[in-house]
Amino acid sequence: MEKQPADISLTPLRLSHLHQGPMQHKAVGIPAIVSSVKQMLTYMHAKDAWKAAFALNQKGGFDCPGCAWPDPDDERSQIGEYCENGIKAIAEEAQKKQVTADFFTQHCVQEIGSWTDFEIGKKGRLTQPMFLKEGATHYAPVSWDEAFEIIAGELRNRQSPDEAIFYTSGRTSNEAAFLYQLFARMAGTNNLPDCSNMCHESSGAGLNDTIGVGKGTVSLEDIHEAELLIIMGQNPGTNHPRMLSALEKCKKNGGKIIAVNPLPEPGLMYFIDPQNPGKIVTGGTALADLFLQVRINEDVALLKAIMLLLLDAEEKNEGSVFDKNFIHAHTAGYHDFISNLKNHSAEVCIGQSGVARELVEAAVALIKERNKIIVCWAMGLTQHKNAVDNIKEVVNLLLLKGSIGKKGAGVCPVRGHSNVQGDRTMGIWEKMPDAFMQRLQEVFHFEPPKKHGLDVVESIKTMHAGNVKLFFAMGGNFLSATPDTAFTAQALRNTNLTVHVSTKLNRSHLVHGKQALILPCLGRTEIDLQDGKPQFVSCENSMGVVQMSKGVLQPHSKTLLSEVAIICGVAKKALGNSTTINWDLMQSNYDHIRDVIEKVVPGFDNYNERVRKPGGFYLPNAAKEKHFNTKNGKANFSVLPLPANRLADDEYMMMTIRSHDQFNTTIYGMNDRYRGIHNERRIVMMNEADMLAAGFTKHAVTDLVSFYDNTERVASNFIVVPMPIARKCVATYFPEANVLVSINQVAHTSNTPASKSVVVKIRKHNT
Ligand SMILES: Nc1nc2c(c(=O)[nH]1)N[C@H]1C(S)=C(S)[C@@H](COP(=O)(O)OP(=O)(O)OC[C@H]3O[C@@H](n4cnc5c(=O)[nH]c(N)nc54)[C@H](O)[C@@H]3O)O[C@H]1N2
Ligand SMILES: Nc1nc2c(c(=O)[nH]1)N[C@H]1C(S)=C(S)[C@@H](COP(=O)(O)OP(=O)(O)OC[C@H]3O[C@@H](n4cnc5c(=O)[nH]c(N)nc54)[C@H](O)[C@@H]3O)O[C@H]1N2
Ligand SMILES: [Mo]
Repeated sequence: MEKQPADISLTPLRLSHLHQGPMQHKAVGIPAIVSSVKQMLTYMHAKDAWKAAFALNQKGGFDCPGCAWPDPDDERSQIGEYCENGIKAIAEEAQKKQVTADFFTQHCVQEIGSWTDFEIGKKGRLTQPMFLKEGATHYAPVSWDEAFEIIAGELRNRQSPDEAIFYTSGRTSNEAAFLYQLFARMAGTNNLPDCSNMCHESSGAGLNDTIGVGKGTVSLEDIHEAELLIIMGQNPGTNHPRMLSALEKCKKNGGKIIAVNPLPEPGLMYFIDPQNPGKIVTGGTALADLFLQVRINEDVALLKAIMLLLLDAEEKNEGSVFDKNFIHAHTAGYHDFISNLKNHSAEVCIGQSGVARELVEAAVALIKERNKIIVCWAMGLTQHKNAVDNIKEVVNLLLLKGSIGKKGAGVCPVRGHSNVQGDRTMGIWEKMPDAFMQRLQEVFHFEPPKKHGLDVVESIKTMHAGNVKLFFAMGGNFLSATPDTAFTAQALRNTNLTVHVSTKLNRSHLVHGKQALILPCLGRTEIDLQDGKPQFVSCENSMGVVQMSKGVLQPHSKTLLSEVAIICGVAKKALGNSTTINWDLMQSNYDHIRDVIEKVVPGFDNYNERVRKPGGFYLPNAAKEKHFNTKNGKANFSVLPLPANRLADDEYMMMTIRSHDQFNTTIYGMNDRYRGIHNERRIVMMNEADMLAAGFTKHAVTDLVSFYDNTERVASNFIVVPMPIARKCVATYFPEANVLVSINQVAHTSNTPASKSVVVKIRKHNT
């Protein structure tokens, strides 16, 4: 068994001073308002704070850089479509402090690496391009022109086009994303991994096979109208707070809600609407009618148990539970599915799920009588070895009920980054379909690369093997967001040049290639002037609505360029201004970019005109109309195995999740208010009965250890906190625990890191 060496620059192990209070029984409400106003006023100029708050998610304002939850089509709340974590995202981007060239003179790379992510993030916004020469200890300023030349030089230095990788995080606008993928493909490679590979890739894979579209099929109206919402593996109170208002509307219309989660997430169970002051006085709404505390990665077992009991009822009274007309007209594989289902025993499935039989029966009673059902999910379903099976099992349930392709029903994978869905639509994918590549060829008269490119996990392995010269990241924090931190660090260090287009300093700037560039860019909140005229960009939300986003704040520094300008600058240096794509023209007025997008991407007709309409426009979605673009033209049932999770007495199933005070790797603060955790992130949440059995006292300091590929990976200094989590399940925060996730532990088909089902042992920490 090999031991992985510790590397202090990857994750500082210092502990702060944990305080654990009770879990909260009310989400949002006054503490949320206090928390977000405090955040804005601590980090922003007051006048910017108000300006931003009033333009947030307004028609004609800017799209929140937080999550991808849609805005209402009709009227919007006056103080912006407000949410605590949206405000925190803005306060983070628009903060007063700056990281200038002087900062880099004062602090060497190694010193910055010894700070926590929270400390690094609070240093402020990046202001000018910086270059780290081979062997240098400090970043030094460079001009934009020099920076572009360094990148172009490294591209020329490739022996094969595939020695360059172009990563994207999901905040990049449609306009920037389209130009970026075009540039990468003109430079000869489909190596376009993105954060989606770690996020909803499993949803795309599961949905494409079964219903022929990789996206959700519902609108906000559908959520309001649904008779039953099942929310699986998602913590909307923290990660999609504006979703709670939609859930409340659904309940007002008589809808019911079932929550399926190993943790009773307070933000999902209770809610007080901050946009409705009367509510704050009277107390809120209990959102979930039924809570099913499933064990980590046992959702397939739970869904099978539910479907077996439904089948039982259907067989007693045919046609009373399943939608036989829908099944007959629109689906394939029903008989195989049912005969396989019958091979399973409800008792075994219930036992494996960890949910009490009465509660499974209560869920069955709710599902049986309803036909307008929506299942919402996020990372709790997508980041497991059998994540694609999770999604397909959800589709099986909905197909039995005829709950796809009609009002108030369907699938709702709730997206993460604010434009992660739009980036895919624009061609950010290592394996775009042939039709898209052919359109690129017809419109731009070049031969796009045929070979599929590398996804995130394949990129890391290829860099690790020393086969990549240039790693270019459009946003994001690749080192910290990816699994197996020590392995990924080595992968990045094996490249010649790492380039990051970023708003904020992060750990990926500190664990770098032989040389490294930081290219600072404008954020969503800022005014983007080109040729003296303000530009706007556009984004696609979780429900397929494309909308404009226009910054309102003065840029942080005159040296910042927009993402579009950076791509055009690099592309021009590397490829020149050919007649088919004039990068200067594209940059001068973003309408030109939208004109070419319209020629390539279906659904964007009259893009420039329609995107200017308040509220934007919906993209077509065939499955919504019961047209299933699968190979056989039908919605497909799937036969799926039960998960086989076996844990030894001293092993636990660990999920790596978000606290209430972070946006992915950006740490807003040290608290996780709803779960009652204050001032510490190095914690492991554990059931009290498991603590007792293993002999851990409250707040004991431990080390977490995983064993994969004959390697012992250790994450030291994690404090045990009692939490009402399912038995034998534990939870830690991402990214601190990513060191424990092996690069080889991935979902089949989607290749998504299985960062929510990591088998660990917990040892007392010896000081
Ligand atoms: N404020 C804020 N907003 C965000 C983000 C952020 O970091 N901060 N991140 C954005 C991004 S990129 C994304 S992808 C989304 C993420 O949104 P979420 O998916 O809500 O984020 P996680 O914290 O990963 O939470 C996963 C949830 O799934 C549960 N879970 C884990 N394993 C299982 C399982 O096996 N079965 C079931 N049923 N449940 C399970 C966990 O208990 C937790 O409640 O949020 C987006 N919005
Ligand atoms: N263990 C574990 N790992 C996970 C997850 C998990 O649940 N558990 N979740 C996964 C998921 S769902 C995702 S989406 C990924 C996230 O992976 P990434 O998207 O790579 O990571 P982020 O932390 O969102 O990126 C933050 C950085 O983006 C830059 N940034 C912010 N705004 C902008 C902008 O407007 N433009 C540009 N150019 N840069 C900007 C800032 O410099 C900031 O430091 O992580 C994944 N990793
Ligand atoms: Mo995500």
